[in-house]
Amino acid sequence: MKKSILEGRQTLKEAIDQVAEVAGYLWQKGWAERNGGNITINITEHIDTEIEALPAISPVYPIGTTLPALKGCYFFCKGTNRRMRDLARWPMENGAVIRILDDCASYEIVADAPVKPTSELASHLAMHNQMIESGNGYRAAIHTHPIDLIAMTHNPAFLEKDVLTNLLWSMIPETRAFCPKGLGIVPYKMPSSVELAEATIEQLHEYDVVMWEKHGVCAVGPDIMEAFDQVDVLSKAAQIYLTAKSMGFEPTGTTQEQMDELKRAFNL
Ligand code: 2HA
Ligand code: ZN
Repeated sequence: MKKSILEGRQTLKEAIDQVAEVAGYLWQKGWAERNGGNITINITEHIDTEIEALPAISPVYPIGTTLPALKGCYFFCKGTNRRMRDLARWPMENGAVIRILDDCASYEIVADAPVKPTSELASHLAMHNQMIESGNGYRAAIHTHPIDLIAMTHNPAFLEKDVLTNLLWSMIPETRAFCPKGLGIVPYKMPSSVELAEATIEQLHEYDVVMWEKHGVCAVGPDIMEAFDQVDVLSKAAQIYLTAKSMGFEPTGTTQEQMDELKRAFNL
């Protein structure tokens, strides 16, 4: 059998292991039906000359957009049509390492298998491009389908700027502490489209988490665990809201004064 690119590369293996761990959480949470959701991480820091010399194992594919900051970068991406629960157990069989070519508008697969990357690649790569340009050191992007948060986007009142952010912050103090920027909203767009990618990165200037109306959530972070944590914290707040509602009352939420106190104490 062909040797895996992970053999003898400890730090790269650790990054992929973390992707597999998070993929398992997404499945356990019920956020990843069938092939739902995707994960990409920027692995350029782990690349050595031997990987740089690897020939392509796929044709050259267009990204669909030009992303200048990604020239020569490498990403590990979940494969399109692959199950998150399979990525959890066999990451290298259900994802692939891609290399962005010098035109910054196309890519090729280099390892381990010619698994075509996620259908939301345009959005994911646009997010990575924006993270590099901003210099925030973030290397991970996640897209997933959390039931509670998606349900909330079916209420037009929650789609107004920062309404959902303030509501979720007010459910439990940790939400504000660990998701201090709140979440941006992208009105419904065709899945996998470049329009969706462009609207997403517009929101990322202001937020680390972005809701796609009636579809799902995108989050970015220094690593995939932290990107996942942000969605998890928001989903917990949504659960508290809907538990109170199902008990038959409107939750009061923490007061603006209590939130301001938290903002000062945590330097948010
Ligand atoms: O990868 O979630 O939005 C499957 C999806 C597309
Ligand atoms: Zn999706």
